[in-house]
Amino acid sequence: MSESGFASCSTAAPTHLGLAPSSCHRPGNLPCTRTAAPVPPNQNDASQPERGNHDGGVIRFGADGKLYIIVGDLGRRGRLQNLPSGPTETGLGSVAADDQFGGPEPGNAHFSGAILRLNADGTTPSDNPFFTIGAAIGGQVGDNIQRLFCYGIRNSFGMAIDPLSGNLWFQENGEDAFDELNLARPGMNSGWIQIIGPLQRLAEYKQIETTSLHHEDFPNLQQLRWPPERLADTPVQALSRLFTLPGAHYSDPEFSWKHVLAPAGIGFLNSRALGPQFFGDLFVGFSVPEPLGGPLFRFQLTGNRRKIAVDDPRLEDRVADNLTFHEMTESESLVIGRDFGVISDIQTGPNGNLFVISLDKGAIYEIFSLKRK
Ligand SMILES: [Ca+2]
Ligand SMILES: [Ca+2]
Ligand SMILES: [Ca+2]
Repeated sequence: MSESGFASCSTAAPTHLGLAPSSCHRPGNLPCTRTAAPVPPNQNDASQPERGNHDGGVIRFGADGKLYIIVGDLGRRGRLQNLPSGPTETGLGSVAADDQFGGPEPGNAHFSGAILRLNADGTTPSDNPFFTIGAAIGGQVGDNIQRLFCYGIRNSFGMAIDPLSGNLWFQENGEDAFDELNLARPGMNSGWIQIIGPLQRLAEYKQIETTSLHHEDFPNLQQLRWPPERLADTPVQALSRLFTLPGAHYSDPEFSWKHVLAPAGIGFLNSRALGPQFFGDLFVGFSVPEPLGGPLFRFQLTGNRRKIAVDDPRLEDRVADNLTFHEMTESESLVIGRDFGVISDIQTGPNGNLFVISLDKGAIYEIFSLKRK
């Protein structure tokens, strides 16, 4: 994958969708529904290498007892990617099939780029944000819409529950422009593919994606059939193109990086074991071991737990305006550790210490206070 080694690790054998059934185990009387990767998986993109990417995959139980599942866009270019008519010039106009698997409506082959909210038994909670509209639509597409909590998400390796507020947070990985940290409100549309990063920074998104050769032969948005030249020229135009389910709302990230640093696992510290100043802080790891050998960032939230608090005046805009990819300008005040490699998860342990899982180092690190040990 272009953006990180972590992505490569997570995309080796996509099993999440497709048409060709494969053998699978059936414990008890559970129905067999697993299917293999699409064959071929190139999704009608001319000259596209075979890949089924952006699987996301983090699952978390919320403070409300519901199960939250984040799934990346899977390379789809359909309604949940804010292309209401599929991959047409603007995403609007006459409806066009997305790829050989159909679309653009979110049937099972195009149910992607979203956070799902489910009951623990797999059924759909009736207080989900699009439950009523999904029931009215009906069928497979309606069932899927009922399961949505958020959509318009490119990909994510990190999702966590704030222990103080119960709010769900996730990081979203940009293509070349704008990684994000988001508070996931019910019915949120994060904006991908029409918008990533703050809406008012749209011109920077388009400028970076139409000119950057970051791991690429020519500028693109990874999947080739909807190139970055098609991005809107104004924020108003971008908003007008969004796929807006009744009750949905676009919202800007709570924090973003102008050029991708490629965040990965995130987690809150739910203890005072490291000292009271760290209680409730949000820790963020990264999906590539550069710079600093894989840094660990620490964010503090505001008192209402809805925003990121900053000390550095350059972060008042809640954007780290770094100069290029994997570069630390304006992130210096956030660094609290280094050499953690590729961080896939961060959790508070039963002893209150912070545990950091490093994928490439094959290690689980425990962070503790020397004073309190
Ligand atoms: Ca967004
Ligand atoms: Ca690109
Ligand atoms: Ca800034």
